[in-house]
Amino acid sequence: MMRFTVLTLFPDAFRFIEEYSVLGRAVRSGLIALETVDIRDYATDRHGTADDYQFGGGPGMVMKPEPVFAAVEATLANIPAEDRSATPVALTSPQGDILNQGTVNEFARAPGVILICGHYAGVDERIREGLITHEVSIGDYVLTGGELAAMVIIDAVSRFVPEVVGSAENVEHDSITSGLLQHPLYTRPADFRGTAVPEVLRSGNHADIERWRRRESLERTLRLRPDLLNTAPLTNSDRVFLASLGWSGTSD
Ligand code: 6GU
Repeated sequence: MMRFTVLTLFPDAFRFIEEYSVLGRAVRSGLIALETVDIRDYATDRHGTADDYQFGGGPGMVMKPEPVFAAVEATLANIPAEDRSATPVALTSPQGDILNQGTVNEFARAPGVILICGHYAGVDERIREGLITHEVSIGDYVLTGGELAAMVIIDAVSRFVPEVVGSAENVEHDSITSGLLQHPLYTRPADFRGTAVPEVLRSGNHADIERWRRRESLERTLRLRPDLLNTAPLTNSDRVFLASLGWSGTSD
């Protein structure tokens, strides 16, 4: 069981996850718990003010520290003391570290994850200094708010919760988790509009099929994402094959 607590100005946005497909089923069957906390409920005034003008002037509002601190502290008070220090408190922001499978795995090993959805021009710096353990971006472009980014994180982490995805093999063998891009996939028909499925896949020879798939993965990774080869676990024969394609051993 993995617990996500999302601190947001738009808690209703997360209904999507509660209802949608694989994640919806995981929530309903208790494999993951999703709790949303409305940051405005922790505002210090009656109007639920969560943002304010920035000192020094300038465009855009800033998320105030008091409601966010109070909401995180209330959340932490509700989790068992022995789990607190192992629970990431992650802020979504375009300034964060770009999400990758390593961070996803780190979160998946935690007892739960607290996600703070950034908004407006940004957050008061004291939130960054005093409250969060991680700052995460989902790519180099700007969203209107951190909610969609938080949902991306929840989705990617949930795949590693046992039983959320069909079989553990699916998770272990998929693209990126293995460190390489996926080999081509085919289903029926064997000939579609004149393009045939590669003969080896229909040969029934599992050793040949595995070798073909591995080489296709390596070739595709070299062509499209050579940077991944710097960290992917490679065997000696992988290296020999890549060298035959002109790979020099390090790439970016
Ligand atoms: Cl986490 N937040 C916002 N506002 N924009 C983003 C992002 C996050 N990641 C990429 N762009």
